[in-house]
Amino acid sequence: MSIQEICSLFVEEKDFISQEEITVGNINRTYKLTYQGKDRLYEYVIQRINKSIFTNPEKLMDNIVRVSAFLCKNVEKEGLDTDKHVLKPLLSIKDGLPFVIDEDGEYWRCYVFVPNSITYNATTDLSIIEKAGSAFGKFQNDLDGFDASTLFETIVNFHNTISRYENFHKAIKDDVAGRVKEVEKEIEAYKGFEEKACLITKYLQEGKLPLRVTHNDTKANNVCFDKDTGEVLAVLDLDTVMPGAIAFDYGDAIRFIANTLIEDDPNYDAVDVDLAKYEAFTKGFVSAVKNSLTNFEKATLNLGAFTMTAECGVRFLTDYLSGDTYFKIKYPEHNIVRARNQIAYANAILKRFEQMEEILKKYL
Ligand code: GN1
Ligand code: MG
Repeated sequence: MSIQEICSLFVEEKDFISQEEITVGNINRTYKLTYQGKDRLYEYVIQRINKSIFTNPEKLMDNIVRVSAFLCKNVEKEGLDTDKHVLKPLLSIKDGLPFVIDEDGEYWRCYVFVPNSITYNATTDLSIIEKAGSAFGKFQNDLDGFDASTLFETIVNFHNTISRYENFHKAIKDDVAGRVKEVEKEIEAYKGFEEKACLITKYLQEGKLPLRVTHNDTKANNVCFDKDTGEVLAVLDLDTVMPGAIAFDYGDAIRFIANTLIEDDPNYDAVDVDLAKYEAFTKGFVSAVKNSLTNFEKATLNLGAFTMTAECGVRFLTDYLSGDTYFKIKYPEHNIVRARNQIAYANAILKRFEQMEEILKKYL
């Protein structure tokens, strides 16, 4: 089935104008389709769910349908337009399910592209970064009343750093791609991060940190903005909305946004924490959530930034050792480049930890 045919299973016939692949994500395949309707242009996002990673696409979509509906209620209460402020999954015309299955057994979903929106992969605009912070903070607040026990765990142990490290040690032992020898330095670096990186998971297991409903993939490019006004519109990518620690969301966002370089830039010596970007995101995020945080949560936010960097990096390295079976790669060394960039960034966080704490304190 072509992408256009898949789209036609979700939306009424219109005149097709264009189709482009969106290559930003590392997991699912994503396309944007534009049609001319009677009155205006219509844009949709068609996505093939990676079912070797999301092994139960139907339950994943059930989460998304329920979380989006919950978010819509909040947006309506605020008197805002849900089409602009919530990414809505469409139901297939034939059977009303939020996905269709093609002849190869692949699952596809369709969203209305948030009108006139744009996402930023890397930006130096501090006001955008602050707004991304507020958006993820608000997302966190909005989901506060959502019953976490009803959420399906779309990827088991997703931010369980202890289990991520177990996979890493197993990948070293198995050495299926014969790459262990070549990356001994990187392996040592990640072993050096292990104890500290596993603390948040340990605190969760010991009940010292509360479980909340978290987004778990708070890269700044998962927030979209109005192209013209710069207004925050919706939070995207609800695939990993699951119970988690708030430090995961704050930490993953800092991992992504405050790095002076993007996560796969090989210019490792130039990797650092951009403190201005750090402050902008922190201001937006922390101002939105601080009233609901426990003191211990506050005390572990920056540990979250270190943790998420080490965890994501160890996942890149594990994937490299396993022969690149998880993350999409654009060239053969892509995963090891990502892993090295994250080593440099984790070290930069450790070096700047006190400065980050000082800044964070201003907003708590
Ligand atoms: C993946 O595909 P994307 O960009 O939404 C990954 C995240 C990583 C990220 C690193 C389900 O996210 O956990 O942080 O790549 N998502 C999944 O860029 O594994
Ligand atoms: Mg994602």
